[in-house]
Amino acid sequence: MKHLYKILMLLCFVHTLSGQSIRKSYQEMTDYEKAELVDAFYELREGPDLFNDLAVFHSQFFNFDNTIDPTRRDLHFNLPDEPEREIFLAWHRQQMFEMEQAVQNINPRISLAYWQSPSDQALDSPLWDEDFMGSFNVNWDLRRNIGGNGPMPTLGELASLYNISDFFQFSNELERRNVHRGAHVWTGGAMPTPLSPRDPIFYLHHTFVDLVWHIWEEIHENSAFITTSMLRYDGTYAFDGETLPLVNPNDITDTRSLGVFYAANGVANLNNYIVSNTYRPEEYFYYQYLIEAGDNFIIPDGANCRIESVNGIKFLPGFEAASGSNLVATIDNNTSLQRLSGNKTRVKKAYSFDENINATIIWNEDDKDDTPIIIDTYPNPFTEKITIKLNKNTNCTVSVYNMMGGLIREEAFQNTNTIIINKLYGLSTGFYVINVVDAAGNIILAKRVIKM
Ligand SMILES: [Cu+2]
Repeated sequence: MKHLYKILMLLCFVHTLSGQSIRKSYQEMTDYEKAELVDAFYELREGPDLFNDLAVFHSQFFNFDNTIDPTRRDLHFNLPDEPEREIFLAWHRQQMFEMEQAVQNINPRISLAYWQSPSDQALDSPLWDEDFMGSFNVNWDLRRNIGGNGPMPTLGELASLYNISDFFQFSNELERRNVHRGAHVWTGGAMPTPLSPRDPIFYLHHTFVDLVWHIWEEIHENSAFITTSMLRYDGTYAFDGETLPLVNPNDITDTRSLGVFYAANGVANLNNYIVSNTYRPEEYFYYQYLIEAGDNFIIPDGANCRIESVNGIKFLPGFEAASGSNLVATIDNNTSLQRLSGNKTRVKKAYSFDENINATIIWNEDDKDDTPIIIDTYPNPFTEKITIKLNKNTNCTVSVYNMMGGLIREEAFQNTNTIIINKLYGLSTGFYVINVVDAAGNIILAKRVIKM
């Protein structure tokens, strides 16, 4: 029965090439891998455009003002006030996995890679080479402003995260401060906005954020979410005709649950994992340096696994491949691999920008400025009423003065983002001044208007 189920699973996957993932710093990618990853990113923007879909979703559910609808959920900045809504780390882990699966559908040898931003901040870093991440800035109209805003994280800030033992405190500090914030703000363009997933560097940055969580979890082993569901990965969202799986954030606190391993400094350790072909009919682990597989790395009867390296593969105690399993382990000495697609044309495709690109992100609670912002006042000149639009619901007082400083009208408004001052038709023509003062006494608008 179990066997039959597995065969059915295999038949369900039409894409027969497959991969699981050894992720590493982009600095450990071969030239072949870099070129194939860049090509795959370009290809994903043709047709259904996964980049834009992930970005638009991310911006729509970024972070709501929960006073408008307390039942709506979102992806960011729920801690420390609303731990029951918190999904930041798990959601972005699943988002990286979704992107990586899409890349591996194009080339199963390629995995996402990370940008270690605390130690890789040079403006001429190979990260930004024209044939790597630099390729997209002009072609996709990303409007980056690299190095224009800071600060980037320090290695000390990174290390101090690992000293936090409470999961929610760790998650909150990681999300709001420089280890996550830095690369977003420093890169500029789409990156400091809710549409940040439009920029491919987002995936290298969030793979690093994911690695930081992975390392923290290896130390503390107590990641736990209160909610058991996530937006997009709730079993109802479809992209390109395929419904995305239902994922409980508590089921992916270990990267191995997704078949993901992090390599560093020339060594990839594959351990404590059972090849199950859940996502892929053949699990493909590629790393150009040393791969060590052991310590309960198990390939059961009927499972398919491929391990490939340039330098070497070591099988350590605890490695098990059942006699009925299908294991291919190869040393690839051909460092100039044939490019999958030959010399692909990298098609220019600008995003159409919209207002979300300019949304303000409040990164730190300390930075929070509760002062509302005036979005519009109209008409000017006015005849009998003036309308003032605010960016959020506010308690405020509106005063209308004549040019001699005499108070003509004063009205208080409660919990509204649209202020309408009516019945101004009795005023004589000429100049007036409108002041809007918020509940804290800050003047948020002082504007001269004309009565016609
Ligand atoms: Cu995000």
